[in-house]
Amino acid sequence: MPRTALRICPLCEATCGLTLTVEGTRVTGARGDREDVFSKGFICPKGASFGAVDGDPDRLRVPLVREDGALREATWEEAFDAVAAGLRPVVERYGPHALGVVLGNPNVHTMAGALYPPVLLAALRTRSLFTASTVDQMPKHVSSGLLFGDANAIPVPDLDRTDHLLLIGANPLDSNGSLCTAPDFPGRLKALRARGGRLTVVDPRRTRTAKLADRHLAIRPGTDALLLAALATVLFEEELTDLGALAPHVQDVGELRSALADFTPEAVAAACDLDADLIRTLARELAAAPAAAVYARIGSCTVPHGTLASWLVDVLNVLTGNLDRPGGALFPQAATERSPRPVGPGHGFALGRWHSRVRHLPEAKGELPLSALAEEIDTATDEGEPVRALVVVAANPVLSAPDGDRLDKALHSLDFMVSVDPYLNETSRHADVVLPPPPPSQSPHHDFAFNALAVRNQVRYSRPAVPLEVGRMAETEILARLVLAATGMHGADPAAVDAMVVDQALGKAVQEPRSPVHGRDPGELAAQLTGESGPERRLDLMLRLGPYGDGFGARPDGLTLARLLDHPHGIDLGPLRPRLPQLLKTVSGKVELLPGPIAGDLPRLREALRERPAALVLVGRRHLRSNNSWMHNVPALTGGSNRCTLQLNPRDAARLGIADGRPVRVKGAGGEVTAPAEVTDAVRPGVVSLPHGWGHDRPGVRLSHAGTDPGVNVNQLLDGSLLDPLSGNAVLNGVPVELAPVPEGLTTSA
Ligand SMILES: Nc1nc2c(c(=O)[nH]1)N[C@H]1C(S)=C(S)[C@@H](COP(=O)(O)OP(=O)(O)OC[C@H]3O[C@@H](n4cnc5c(=O)[nH]c(N)nc54)[C@H](O)[C@@H]3O)O[C@H]1N2
Ligand SMILES: Nc1nc2c(c(=O)[nH]1)N[C@H]1C(S)=C(S)[C@@H](COP(=O)(O)OP(=O)(O)OC[C@H]3O[C@@H](n4cnc5c(=O)[nH]c(N)nc54)[C@H](O)[C@@H]3O)O[C@H]1N2
Ligand code: SF4
Ligand SMILES: [Mo]
Repeated sequence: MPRTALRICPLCEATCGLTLTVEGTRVTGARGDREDVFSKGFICPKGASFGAVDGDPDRLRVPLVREDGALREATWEEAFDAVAAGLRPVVERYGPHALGVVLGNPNVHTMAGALYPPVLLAALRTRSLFTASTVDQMPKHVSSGLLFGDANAIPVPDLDRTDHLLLIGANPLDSNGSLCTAPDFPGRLKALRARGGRLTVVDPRRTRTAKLADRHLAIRPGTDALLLAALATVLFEEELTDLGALAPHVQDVGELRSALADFTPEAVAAACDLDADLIRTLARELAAAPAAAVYARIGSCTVPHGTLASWLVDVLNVLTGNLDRPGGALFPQAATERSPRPVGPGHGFALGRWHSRVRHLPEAKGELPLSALAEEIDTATDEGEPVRALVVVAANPVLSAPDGDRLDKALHSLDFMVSVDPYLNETSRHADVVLPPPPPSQSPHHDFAFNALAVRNQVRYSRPAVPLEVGRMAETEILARLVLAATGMHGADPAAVDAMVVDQALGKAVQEPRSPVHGRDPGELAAQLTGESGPERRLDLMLRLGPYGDGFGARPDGLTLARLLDHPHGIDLGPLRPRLPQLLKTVSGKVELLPGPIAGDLPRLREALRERPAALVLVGRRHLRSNNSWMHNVPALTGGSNRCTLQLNPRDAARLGIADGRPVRVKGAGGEVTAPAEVTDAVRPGVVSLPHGWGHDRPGVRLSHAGTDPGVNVNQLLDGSLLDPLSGNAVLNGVPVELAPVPEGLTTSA
């Protein structure tokens, strides 16, 4: 008999509640959970294919261990013995920085990824940390760190209450949103327009989101920081700034005004390829709207001025009085947020506390740029040891980072590599040990990361929809054992990792005067924790000490894991509320509107006004039925428009003699790829677009369906040299490329 089970969808940032149909141990269907407090029944084609993603026959079931050069199936015990034997000698001989850690995107979609990597990193103290953040949102972290003193304090647009949304370099109709968790983002945008609000989209492509907008600005890629600076300048020139209630908590407004004065609409118009009058109109509309929000994503981050653009987004929100007010951009409050610190000056945000060995790139948020991973492995310097061993959790940098071919070789040269990954793919094929997590149906779920980015405060938890298959190990246990193996405690009980974290957290909480458990006995509190597993007890702890928590009895009607389990569709915690100045951690205790590192980067932006634009630049795109590099193996999600084609404008196609459907050779600084042309006026002239996450034709991967239509790796066009200097974020958009038609009759790899 089929039964149903609830599960929060982990396949994108929208975190929709799903109702799964389960037959035996197989998920045979998925629909939107209409009673979910947040998603209210919304589901997208990806979520509807949850069963196919979950049940992909190519998912690894047992660990793989390398023996005589080849990977063979192994027991968990053999696998962890090999991990300990591979990692410890490297750390002991060469020190902690010779052990690199690479964390990929799905870590923010699993409980294991939230709970254990921080423990691993704290224990290892390696400076060689690389994550997907530096091919994604690191500029936003740096901007928030500098503005608010907290790299994780990211304001989100108040989608459901705003009157005006300026949406830049994001395509939520396909991506379902990012750094703005909103199930049914499309429906929320339609509702904005239906209530008389305005939507402006800035994107070099006429995306599905752009089609929904009142106005679409097809900006020249890479120039958003100029546009945003000009908008700020118009606000100043025309005396349209009004900081509202935030005014007493903001410093440097006057300094900002002079720093931006020369970025007038007339000065930036040619570089952005936008009309100066239109820029003025946009600024006036932003100022006039009762409540407005500026929101920007991938297209504004993965560019040469990513940090400046991210900063200017919030500058505009501040100058128009929209930061921290309903209908503007607000800071969510997750149920597991740490207890508040006293209002007032904090420690601020430091950048560049250490540097990479080879290119001397500054650390940001404890991370080195993913673009520097290959060189940190393959290049010797006299400034310390190269990375000789790697722990890779849920990451596929061979496809997601610049110059995969070089990284491929670098990974091959490592002394030891372990991958925690469900697939044998382009990256994990280099591992000496592959530790496969169970499919999502067999894992518990809570969104530690995305609840702090959600457009409504709410909390939900799903237990595994299907019991753990015999022979499987929970990903939480895999990572706990990995912590032990990497830190010289191989063989200890993995539950000890959770117990240690609980002890430390409670030990700190009872000493904290503002904590609801101040002065209590940590042992007595630990004994009160409920939950079936270590991870559940840790969730209980975080909920009870969190802003809505029961404080271990101090607020008897507050949140606990037990109460959450009584609400399988989640608990709504209300609309976003103003939170400043409480969460500021800057040295001044204020919003620091013109931080030093930003001011120091403005001359580079000024230079961009004089740069001659390249004739042809590359941008990316996402497909609704895909996710980065790892969903091309699911037949239900491939085909149709989800193809690795090179989109180009008819004018460019005519000029270059390229016909629709014909193979085109694309050349960039890092290499060449050949893909079929898709001639479409959806991209503006001078811009071509290739999606990322393709190129599944390397030997040794076990992705049988993806291999039938492998596509090409767009990131091979990059050599990794182009970075946003403050954040170390890779420049993936607005990159110069050259095109050449492949002559008729030539066979190609496309
Ligand atoms: N050119 C270009 N490149 C880009 C981008 C772009 O827009 N353009 N986007 C960038 C962005 S935003 C990101 S986030 C990165 C993503 O970069 P990555 O994080 O490196 O790539 P993903 O494709 O998300 O794959 C992550 C890996 O996690 C594995 N995985 C899936 N589910 C699980 C799980 O439950 N547990 C574990 N342990 N592993 C799992 C997959 O098999 C895959 O190997 O790519 C970036 N690269
Ligand atoms: N279906 C699906 N959903 C996903 C993913 C996926 O792969 N597929 N990936 C997930 C991940 S990891 C992330 S980070 C999010 C990303 O979510 P989004 O930020 O919404 O990502 P994209 O769809 O890549 O949209 C970026 C847009 O920026 C535009 N762009 C490129 N360069 C520029 C520029 O210089 N200026 C401006 N203004 N625009 C530019 C591109 O044309 C593109 O339309 O999506 C997540 N959700
Ligand atoms: S929008 Fe995202 S979270 Fe919602 S069903 Fe689709 S993939 Fe899952
Ligand atoms: Mo991402």
